[in-house]
Amino acid sequence: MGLTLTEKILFAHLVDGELIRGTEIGIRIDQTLTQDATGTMAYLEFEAMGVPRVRTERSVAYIDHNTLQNGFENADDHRFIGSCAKKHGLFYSRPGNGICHQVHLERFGIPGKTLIGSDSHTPTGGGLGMIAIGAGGLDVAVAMGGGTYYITCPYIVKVELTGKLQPWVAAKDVILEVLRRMSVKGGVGKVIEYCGEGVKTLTVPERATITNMGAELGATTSIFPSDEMTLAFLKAQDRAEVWTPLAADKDAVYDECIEIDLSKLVPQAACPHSPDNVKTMEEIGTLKIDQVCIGSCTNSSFMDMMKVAHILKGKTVHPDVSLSIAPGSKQVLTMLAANGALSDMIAAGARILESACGPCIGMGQSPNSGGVSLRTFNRNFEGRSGTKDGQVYLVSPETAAASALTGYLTDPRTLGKMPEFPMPEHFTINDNMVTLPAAEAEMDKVEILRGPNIKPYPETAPLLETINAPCSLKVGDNITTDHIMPAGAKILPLRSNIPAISQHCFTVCDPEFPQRAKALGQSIIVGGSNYGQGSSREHAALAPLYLGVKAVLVKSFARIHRANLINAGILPLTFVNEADYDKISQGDQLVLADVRKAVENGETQLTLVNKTTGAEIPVLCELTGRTKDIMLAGGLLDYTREMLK
Ligand code: MIC
Ligand code: SF4
Repeated sequence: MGLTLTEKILFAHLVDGELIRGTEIGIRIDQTLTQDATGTMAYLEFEAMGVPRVRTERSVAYIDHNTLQNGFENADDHRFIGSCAKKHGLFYSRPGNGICHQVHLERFGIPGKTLIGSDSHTPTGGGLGMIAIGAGGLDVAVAMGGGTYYITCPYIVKVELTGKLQPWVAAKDVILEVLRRMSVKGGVGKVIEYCGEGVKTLTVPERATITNMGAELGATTSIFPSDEMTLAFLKAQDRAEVWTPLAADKDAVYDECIEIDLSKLVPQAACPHSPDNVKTMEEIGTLKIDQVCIGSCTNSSFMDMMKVAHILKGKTVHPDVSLSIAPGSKQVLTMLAANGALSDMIAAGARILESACGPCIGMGQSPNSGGVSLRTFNRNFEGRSGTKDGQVYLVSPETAAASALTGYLTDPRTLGKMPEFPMPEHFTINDNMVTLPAAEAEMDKVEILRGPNIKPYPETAPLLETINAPCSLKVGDNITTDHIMPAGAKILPLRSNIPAISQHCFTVCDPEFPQRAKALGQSIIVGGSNYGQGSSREHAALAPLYLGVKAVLVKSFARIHRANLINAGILPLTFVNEADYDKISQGDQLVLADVRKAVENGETQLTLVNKTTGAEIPVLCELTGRTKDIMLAGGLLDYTREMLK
């Protein structure tokens, strides 16, 4: 029986378990990446493990999220991360060098390798034929130390691409189509593997747009084969030597199949407030817009920017629209500056932002009240833009640029004949904003630079004998990590300070939650399905940990968040019968008697008693050998410390 590409790479990296779908497997990690919003915590955790130098083939620390520096906190974090990188053997991509996923694709990704990153869009690397997975900071810290990374062996979905995209229809429209068909929870526990004749028509940056936004499906990752296109990209990046051809076997067996005829796709948009709320321009109808933002790790490649510059050239942004553009990396920005495309953008009235995440994570450019914002980004969760009632639509760069000129959501196919936008044969290469680590002999001399905002990892405790605690919060379906631990310009600078950031935990849903939870001492959160979708931020587990949350009981979890809860020593539970969700109200006193003993004995079905109503509710506590030990120890840090003893 033939193998899928995913199985081939997983098999080559397997160190624990067997490739049986749905079971836990451990894989060796070749590369890691961190960004600054999750990085400070990841390096504190790495330090706590006591490993002097990273043991991966390549680990890179990027600064791209917190670059506003409207206070000392961000700059302190940059210095801390830079000094950690130097001391512990990592490459350090300085602020200004670009968005981690874009830069990693350009300069570091290698087909067939495994990559984990403390950012949920790490699957961007799948565009190069990598198994690239988003994870919590602690998982990345363990991998940097040479530790195994554990995932549930994924189900594999084949997406067969046929045909070729029509002019002005973009890679973004492909992934929006997948989202429309599969939904934001349709990818949980799965890898999305692309194949078919249509693959050959897509360049690596286009493939990366598709794998990047596979994160919004909840998928473990997404992957494209490594072929002649991959070679052309790597050659143009002066890295042809790292190329290997990789593809699934012809008789590979998949768990699900989807066919997409690229030639039939039309420009689409994900409407507020979910990336799977996808509609065609026709379905949306007339839509007056206030803002357009172009950039982010989804759509900020050189070719994307060239299309935008072409559309804007010689025109003026509509008077009612604010257009901002953030090219994805220093490489992209340099090339646009050199070939004149940047001046076309500026002349048209675009507001050029630095190569960073920027508006995507609410670091500036929040739209006006109730404002309609078209963004080439990957997430349009409510409030994420920084404007609570902002209406964010996710679109391709082509649609965004065309609309910026008309002031209305505009189908780019109205632009007339589309010129070719070929991938350059040679990208401009200058890695001078990547600082190399100190030589091994010199590393002891490197001083770690710590600012006053950097506070230690919160206190943990082994799993309690019995959890007897009130429900401090009850929330509904599709709660995102942006609800649990909001980001944005005011809150992101607190990422290194769990006591401070926890004061914002869940405030989007309930401003009183932090005080209430802290006052209760111990509590349980109850939620609906796909709880914790979105980002990899472990702060969405560490803040609840700090506030005394002992368990989270929901209809279903998103993958990374569930792993982060376990890593933080918070018990993840699911309802056996989803209807039992209605049997708990906020404030009810809930008891899980002898829970420690049950976990020790490997019992997966427990009974939760609602003391307020008397209801007995069966709940699932699905922990494997390893995650069971992590829970008992009080989290992954304690578990790892014990293992290293
Ligand atoms: C995001 O897009 O939500 C982020 C900000 O990049 C997060 C990471 C973080 O919260 O720091 C992600 O996607 O993992
Ligand atoms: Fe940055 Fe946005 Fe990409 Fe997250 S999704 S890494 S915030 S650009």
